[in-house]
Amino acid sequence: MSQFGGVRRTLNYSIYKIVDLALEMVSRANGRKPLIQQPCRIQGRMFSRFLPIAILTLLAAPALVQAQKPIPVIFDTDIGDDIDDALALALALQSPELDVRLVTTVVDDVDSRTRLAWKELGLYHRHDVALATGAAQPFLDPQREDKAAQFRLLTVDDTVPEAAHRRAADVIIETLMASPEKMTVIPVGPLTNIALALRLEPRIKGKIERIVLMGGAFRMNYPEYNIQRDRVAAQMVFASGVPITAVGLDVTRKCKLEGPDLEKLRAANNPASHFLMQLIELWQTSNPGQFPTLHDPLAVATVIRPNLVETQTGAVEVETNSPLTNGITIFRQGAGTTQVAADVNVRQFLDLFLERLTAAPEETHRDNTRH
Ligand SMILES: [Ca+2]
Repeated sequence: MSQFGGVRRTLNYSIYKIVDLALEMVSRANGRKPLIQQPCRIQGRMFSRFLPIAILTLLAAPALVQAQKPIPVIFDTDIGDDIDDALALALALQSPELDVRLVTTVVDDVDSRTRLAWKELGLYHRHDVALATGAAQPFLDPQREDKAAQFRLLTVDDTVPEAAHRRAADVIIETLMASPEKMTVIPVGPLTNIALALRLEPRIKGKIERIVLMGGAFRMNYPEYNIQRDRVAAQMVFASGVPITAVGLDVTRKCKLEGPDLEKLRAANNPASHFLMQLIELWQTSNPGQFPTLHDPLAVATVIRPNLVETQTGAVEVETNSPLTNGITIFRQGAGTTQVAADVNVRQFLDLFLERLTAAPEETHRDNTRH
């Protein structure tokens, strides 16, 4: 599914509609049949009537195209532990509404995470996407050394370009500051890289359209992993003033990939879906009898179709200093820059997810162009 192709189709369609509309307006003004049936008669007095309308409609064209441009995205992930990161990345890459510009990895075995992300980008023909390796250690807690089962898919051939070893926080800052338009940041792991970037270069706040993160639990007294693992980073991000949409366990737990839906992904049977099925089966070796919960893909889907979730607006604070309750997220509805997801249309989300992930990835000319 080519984003480039999508833009081209949108452009063609938009210009076609604009010209069509202008011709029809001129025709009606002259009491004639639609001009599209007699295009050679645009001349003389009629041309002078047509010209101002054509100029006005062509002036409106860039705004129309702008409104439908793909959303520029930075995707920050702890791919490799839970299964949903790989599924979320696939959803982002397969969605023409998004323009994934940068993928960054975070916490623990970040080198393996970066290699796994690179492998997945390759299967979706997207080695043009920039990649960077993030912080291995959260602000407070130590790095964990255990190896995730999904890394068993990596081989000696899965090496990453030199540029992918650069520090994620630096590359996030560079990418945002260099972007002519505001970008959407989608963190689906602990928020260490995002907090570091905000701390190192506060001016990036003005370059972020919105942070749409998977994290938190706002209607249950439970510390969600991404927030708890780096609660200091999470508190920094929620206190930053940047608009945030937080997709938490309250809604993500309702979204499971099991039964016939999982079989649809298996039946797609292209190299990318085969890779995802291999990851799911490796993940199931450590989680016997379980099916993937689509925590992270729901955050991505919320960027693609915001009306999939109902949200409430307010402020979020994170408990950072209590051994009993560290990582608990406290939501206060009312004034604030954060929206928390309160409900989700599960079936619509699953249908979108399956439509995108069962489609064969398109080969595009973009592969291998940025590294
Ligand atoms: Ca994750």
